Amino acid sequence: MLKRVVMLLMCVSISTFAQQTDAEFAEYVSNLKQEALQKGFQAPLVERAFANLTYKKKAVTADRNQPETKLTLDRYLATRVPDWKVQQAVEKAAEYESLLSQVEKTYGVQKRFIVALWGNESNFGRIQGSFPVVGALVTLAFDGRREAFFKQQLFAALTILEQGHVDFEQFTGSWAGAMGQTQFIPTSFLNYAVDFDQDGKKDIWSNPADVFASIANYLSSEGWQGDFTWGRQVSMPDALAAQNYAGLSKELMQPLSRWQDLGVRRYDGSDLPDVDIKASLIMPDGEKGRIYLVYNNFHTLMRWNRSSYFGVSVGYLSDRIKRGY
Ligand SMILES: [Ca+2]
Repeated sequence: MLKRVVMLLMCVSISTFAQQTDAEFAEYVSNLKQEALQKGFQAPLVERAFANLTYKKKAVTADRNQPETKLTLDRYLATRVPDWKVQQAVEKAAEYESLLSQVEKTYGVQKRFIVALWGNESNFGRIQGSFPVVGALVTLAFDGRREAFFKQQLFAALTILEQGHVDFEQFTGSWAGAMGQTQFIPTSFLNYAVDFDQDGKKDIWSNPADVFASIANYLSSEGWQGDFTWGRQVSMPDALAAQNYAGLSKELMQPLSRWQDLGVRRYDGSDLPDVDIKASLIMPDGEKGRIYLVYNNFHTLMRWNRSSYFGVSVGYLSDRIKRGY
C-alpha cells in the first residue's frame, strides 16, 4: 500500500514537473522571440524559425552526459581513424582532386588536411546530425548551464536563416548546434563559411565546393601555414624529463635544432628535419604515452577544437592520406 502511495506521489510530481517545465519553456521561448524582434529580425522569420518549437530533452541529456576523455590516445586514434576511414579519405581525396586543388590554391591549405577535417567532423558528410538547430539551441539556452553562449549561437543561427543560405527544413545539426559537413557552430559559420561556387548560398550541408572552401578558410583565417605540416610523432630518451618541456604555450616553443640537442628524434630514430622552424613538444597521455613535436599548424587545429587528441587525430589522418593507405 505504502509502495503504491509513493509510486502515485512520484507520478504526480513527475507530471507536475513536466507541466511546469513546459510552461516555463513556453515563456522562455516567447521572451526569446521578443528579444529577436528587438534585435531587428523580421517578424515572419522569427515566427517561422520558432514555429513548432519543442523542448529537446535529448539535447540536454547529451549536453550533460558528454563522455569524459578517459580514453587513451591510442584508443582514441583507433576509434576515430579506423582503417576504413583512411581508405575512404584516400578515395574522397582522389574523387574531388580537382576541386580540392582549386581550394588549396585559393586558401593555401593542403588538400589532405581539408579531407581529414571533413572525415573527422562528419564522416565525409554522412553524419551531420538531425536536430533542428533552432530547437536544440533554444533548449540548451533554456537549460541554463551555458545560456549566454547558446543565445549567442541562436541569434547567429537566425542570421544564417535571414541570409537565406539554407532552407528552414534543412537547418539541422548536432544536439549542440554544430551544423553540416563541417560541423560549424553558427558563429563559426558567420565567420568562416564560404560560397565557393558562387551560387549565392554558403551551403555547408550539401555543396562540396562550399564545404571544402569553408574548412580551408577557417584554417587560413586562423593562421595556417601551407608550406608546413602539422607535426610528427617523436621519441625522446628520457620521457620523464621531457615533461618539463612539454606544453603548447609560446614560451615552450623551441627551434627544431634545440629539440635535436635535447635528444628528440623522429619516431624511427632518425634526426629531426634540418629546418628553421619552432615546434612544441606535446605528451597528451603523459610520460608513458605518445610524444609529438607540433608546429604552428597544430595550434591552428586547436582553435578548431581545443582537444589535443582531436588535433593529433586530424594530423594522423592527413599523414595517412598523404601515404595513400
Ligand atoms: Ca554556394
